[in-house]
Amino acid sequence: MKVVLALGSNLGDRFDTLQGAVDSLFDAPGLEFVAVSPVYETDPVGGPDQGPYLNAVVIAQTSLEPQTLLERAQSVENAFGRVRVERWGARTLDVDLITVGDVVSDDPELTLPHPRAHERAFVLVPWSRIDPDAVLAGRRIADLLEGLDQDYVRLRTDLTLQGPA
Ligand code: PH2
Ligand code: MG
Ligand code: MG
Repeated sequence: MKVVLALGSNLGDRFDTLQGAVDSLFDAPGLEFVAVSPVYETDPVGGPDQGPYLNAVVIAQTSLEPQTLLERAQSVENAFGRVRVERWGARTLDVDLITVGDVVSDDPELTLPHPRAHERAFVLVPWSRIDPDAVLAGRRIADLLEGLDQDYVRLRTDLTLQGPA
């Protein structure tokens, strides 16, 4: 199955954290790297007053169960000192599962596809750069993007994430 993961950081050394997250995600077996997007500087959406994010998207191949992928994502978040204080508040690292193959789940702990990805240009813009024909819940992400403000998602040409070593 193809899995799409969204990474975000708005505390600490944001770029180092994103690179560390890419490396750690692929440290254990079961996840095979496919692509990593460019890095975007994005204004925070929702939540309390907080600083700008760096966002990126990673695509991988996996045979792991969604629940196992969620545990992997959360352990990578924890490894980077993530503390859950406030919903949608500032964080050193957020790793969200956007899609896992064609899995549809309404489990509140792991809703798939991600319930807000379709309205988040900070996910769809980087994703579209590495998979322009991607489909999210039956809709082409290129079409979803046409209806969204993208001005707050700015390409950081000076920052490039590497795939896992
Ligand atoms: N994540 C959120 C809430 N708001 N805004 C931006 N720009 N980027 C994010 O990754 C982000 C957000 C909750 O996870
Ligand atoms: Mg998130
Ligand atoms: Mg999250």
